[in-house]
This record gives sequence, C-alpha cells and structure tokens, in this order.
Amino acid sequence: MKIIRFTTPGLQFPDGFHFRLGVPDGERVIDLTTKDPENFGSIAGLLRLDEPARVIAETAQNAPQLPLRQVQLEVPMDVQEVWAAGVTYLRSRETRMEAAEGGANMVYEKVYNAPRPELFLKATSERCVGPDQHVRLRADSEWTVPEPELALAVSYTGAVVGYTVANDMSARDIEIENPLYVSQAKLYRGGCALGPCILLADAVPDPKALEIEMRLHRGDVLMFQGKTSVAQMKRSFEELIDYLFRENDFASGVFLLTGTGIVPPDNVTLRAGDVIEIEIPPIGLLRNVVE
Ligand code: DO4
Ligand code: MG
Repeated sequence: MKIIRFTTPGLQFPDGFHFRLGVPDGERVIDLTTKDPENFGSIAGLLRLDEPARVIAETAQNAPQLPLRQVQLEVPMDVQEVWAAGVTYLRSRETRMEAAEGGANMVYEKVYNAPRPELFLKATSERCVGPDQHVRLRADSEWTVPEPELALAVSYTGAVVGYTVANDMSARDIEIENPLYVSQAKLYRGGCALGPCILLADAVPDPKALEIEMRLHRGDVLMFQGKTSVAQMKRSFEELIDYLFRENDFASGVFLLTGTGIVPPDNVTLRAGDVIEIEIPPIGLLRNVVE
C-alpha cells in the first residue's frame, strides 16, 4: 500500500488540515485524514503507529474519497529530520577515494570497512522538496550532482514503516576540497528531494531486490542514465538504524537515506533547468527540475 501526502488546491476542508494523507486507488484517493485525523493528520502520526499496515487498512474502509485530479502531491514528510548514510556502496567508495585530495582518500576506505557507518544530518523539513518541486544548486558550488538513494521511513521505535525515493544533492567540489566540509556540501535549502509516496514495508518482501535508476535530462538530451540494485549495498538497514538510534530519540520518526550506488562521471554537473528522474519500482518516480 502507498501513502501519499497531498494538498487540494482550491478545495478547503472543514477540519482545517492543509496537508492530508491518503491512499491512491486508481483514479481516486482514499482520504485517511478525514477519517482519522489523530493518526493521519501528519506523517508524524503515521510514524508513531505500532502496526501501520493494519491501522491503515481499517481506516481506509468506508473513508471518504477524492478524485486524483484534485490532488497535488507534496513531500511525504513533515517534522522529521532526514539523516543519510554514506559510502555504503563500493561505487561511492571508489569515486570518493579517486577524487579525495591530500590523503583524504583513506577516510572513505576506512569508513567503508568499519563497523560504524558514516551517518550525517542531511536535511530538515524546510530544506526538503517533494515531487515536481525544484531542487537547488548552492551559489558557492560549481559542481553539484544528484545522488539517487532508497530512503527508509523509520518509526519512533526504529522500525522500518516504509520506503521512499530520495535525492541526496551533493556539491562535489565542496566535499572534495575537504571531507570535513561534507555538511556544507550536503545540507542546504532545496538540497534534498523525497517522494512520490511512502510504500509500506509489508509491500516489499525483499527490499534488497529493489532497483534504482536515475536519468538526467538537459532539454531533449539524455545526459546520463545509471542503474544499481539495493543488493549492492554493503550494510543492512538494521545496522544503519541501530547506529542512528544510539543516543538519539526520534519521537516523530525519522527518514534515513541509505547511500548512493550511482555516481555520474566527473564531467556531469547540474545546471538550472535540468530534469532529474529517480525511479525505484514499485515505489515510483521522483522527478525534480533544477532551479
Ligand atoms: O562521505 C560522503 C557522503 C557519501 C554519500 O552521500 C553516499 O555515499 O551516498
Ligand atoms: Mg549520498
């Protein structure tokens, strides 16, 4: 089952909720927020449920529906922090080792093999964009690339509630200059995209079998296309979540990006107007234009 977060331009609800949660069903959307505003008035409510699939299935019965065409998709998160794991794929380790200056390459080698993963704060809600919204380039970067990643929607207890598609936009020049600049390379306004929905974990019996594809378009030209599989990831979701929850509480849940296994060649850099498509079937397609 897929959960979307949406608005309804031109249509107001008496309950006053501007952002709503629903289940797409063909040409219609089942409105969970109207039926149960306490649990489905926010993504935080969803990520506080102990048995989300069961509660959603019950709530969806006899819930009001809306035509899909009245619905505008929004980023499927609200108050959660977005964290990211790094160097979890060989491809990311190799690229970063090649690019690193002044002996910094050993940092990537070491973290790839160490028990403790690289984890960093990637974004907060005001820095995230949703489907069809604009991602941004930093004004002080001349080489920024998208990183297509599987994101975990994690409950307050550390359970994987579902999956979404993520773009960990990265200012490669800033990151390469010094690994200690990683936060500035990664965490900035419009530097993270998530969407188009949260696919509940029950619908994905084998998440390692998920395939991730990215396409970059400039005008009519397909600039880059790359594909990987989550099976290429070195670490398990459990170990990433275990480290993330050490000495940290996430009362409203948290999103965790699991790292990139697709890196465009060094001559690819994003420009305003470029279109980034990241697809993870069966979750869906996350499409963003660069501002
Ligand atoms: O160490 C830098 C960031 C790595 C990263 O974002 C990735 O591997 O996806
Ligand atoms: Mg990344």
